[in-house]
Order: sequence, then structure tokens, then C-alpha cells
Amino acid sequence: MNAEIVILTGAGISRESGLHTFRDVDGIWATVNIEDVATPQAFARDPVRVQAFYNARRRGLVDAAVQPNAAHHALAELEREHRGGVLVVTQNIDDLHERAGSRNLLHMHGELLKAVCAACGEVTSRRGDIAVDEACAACGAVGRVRPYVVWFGEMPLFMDEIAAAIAGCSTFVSIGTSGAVYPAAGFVQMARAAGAHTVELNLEPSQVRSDFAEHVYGKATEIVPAFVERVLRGAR
Ligand code: BJW
Repeated sequence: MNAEIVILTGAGISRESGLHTFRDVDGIWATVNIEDVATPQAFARDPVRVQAFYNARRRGLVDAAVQPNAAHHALAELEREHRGGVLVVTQNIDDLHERAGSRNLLHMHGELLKAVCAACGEVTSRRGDIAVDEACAACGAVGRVRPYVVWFGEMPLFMDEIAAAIAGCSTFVSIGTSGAVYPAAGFVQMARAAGAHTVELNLEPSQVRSDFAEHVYGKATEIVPAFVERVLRGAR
């Protein structure tokens, strides 16, 4: 995946679309414990609770009120217009980048609108709830269908592709992420090692702010379109 610009996005880019971030004061982890919903151990211990948590978030995502915002649209425009190629690596499990038109896109933490069978690995599209006692359509295993998301302690997806893309990029941009979760928080170091220019676009300084060469702080719907315009005009 050759791309001059690699962009990492996090929950902050979708906040102005009406989706919650995780670690802000009104974020998801302020209302529910990670250990209760976002680990394989939680799913083994209490599948009812874990399925209810993700079913509720899936219902929220398919609500007509949730739409891509100006930042998602600006990144899709950048991909269309920039000759050197653009890859978006998102930690988000929502589908707002693809709805805005991004095509060169990797969901490293999975996708809420998909389910996976933990028994056979079959991945399927899913817009409705997953039932706790559901049978997998492919292998018949009961109670093994789970959200297609990456929980703590599980290996994120597309790591080889991401590492190769970062190693070959000339600009690495991080948008709307706190830099609290690895390996994504370490991508900026990989980009620096590859000689890339590194830019942080966020509401506030992230936990890895000192690793970036350039910083712009503000709302994603304001600073991302401005950044994209600057890149497309040819100035960096
Ligand atoms: C705005 C804005 C606006 C707001 N405009 N900006 C010790 C050291 C280092 C690592 C570890 C460690 N102990 C354990 C680990 C590894 C662990 C980890 O990183 N833990 C840390 C907490 C320390 N990582 C993992 O386990 C990962 N796997 C892994 O490492 O595998 C390797 C391995 C596996 C097995 C064996 C051996 C090795 C997996 C991580 C999975 C993360 N999963 C989640 C849930 C996904 C499903 C779901 O959505 O429910 O992913 S957790 C959650 O955090 C979600 C997010 O993608 C992820 C990152 O959050 P994000 O996007 O940064 O959101 P926030 O809320 O943190 O930040 C939002 C930012 O936006 C803020 O800065 C705001 O200011 C800003 N903002 N409004 C612009 N309008």
C-alpha cells in the first residue's frame, strides 16, 4: 500500500458526528469499565453484558442522526485529489470514513457493523443486534458470534500493512486520538524513524505530543479541512 501520506484517526474525529470518545470526561470509559466490556475475558465471563454494550453502540451508529462530518469528508477529498496517495488507518470501529468516501482505509480495531465467529473466524456484515445464543451460519457453533472488534490483549488488524505503509510514507498525520493505546500510539515513532514529517491534529495535546514535529489544536471539523486545503494547495 504505497501512500505518501499516512493518516491515523481516533475517536475525536467522530465526536462532532455525535459519537462518544473514550477518555474524555464524557467518554465511554467514564460510564463503563474496560475490564467489563472490552477484553476477551469479559466476553467469556459475561457475554450478555458485552453483547448489550456493543448492540447499543451499533444501534446508535445506524441512527440517521449520525453522519460523517467535515473532517471525514476532507480526508476523502484528500484521497481523491492528492497524487502521491493517501492511506487512512483508523482505530475507529464506526463506518464514517467509508460513508464520506475514503477507500484506501484500514480498520485496525475492527468494525462495529460486522460480526465474527470466534469458533471458525467467519466475518459477516451486521446492522442489527447479535444474540447471546446465536448460532454461526457458517459452522453452527452456538454463542460464539461476537462483535468484530479488537479488545485489549488482542492483536490489532493489518499490522504488517500498516508498518509497511508507515515505513514508506513522507508525512504521518494523527487526528483525534489521545495516544493512550498501543500499538497505534507508537506509529509516530515508526514514522519519525522512517524520516517522515509528523503532524498531530487534535483538540488538545495527546500523550505522545512530544513525538510530533508539528501540532494543530482545535476541533476536527475546523482543523482537518484547513490542513487538507493546505496540503492540496502544495504548502506544508
Ligand atoms: C477531539 C475532538 C474533536 C475530542 N476534534 N479531537 C503497557 C504499555 C504499553 C502497552 C500496553 C501496556 N499494557 C497493555 C498494553 C497493550 C494495550 C494498551 O495499549 N494498553 C494501554 C491502555 C496501556 N493494547 C492492546 O492490548 C492492543 N493490542 C496489542 O497490543 O496487541 C499486542 C499483543 C497482543 C497479544 C499478545 C501480545 C501482544 C489492543 C488495543 C485494542 C483497543 N480497543 C479499543 C476498543 C475497540 C472496540 C470499541 O470501540 O469498543 O479501541 S479501546 C479504545 O481505545 C478503542 C479506541 O480505538 C482506542 C483509542 O482511543 P482513541 O481513539 O485515542 O480515543 P480517546 O478517547 O482516547 O481520545 C480521543 C481524543 O480525541 C482525545 O485526545 C480528545 O482530546 C480528542 N478529541 N473531541 C478533535 N471534536
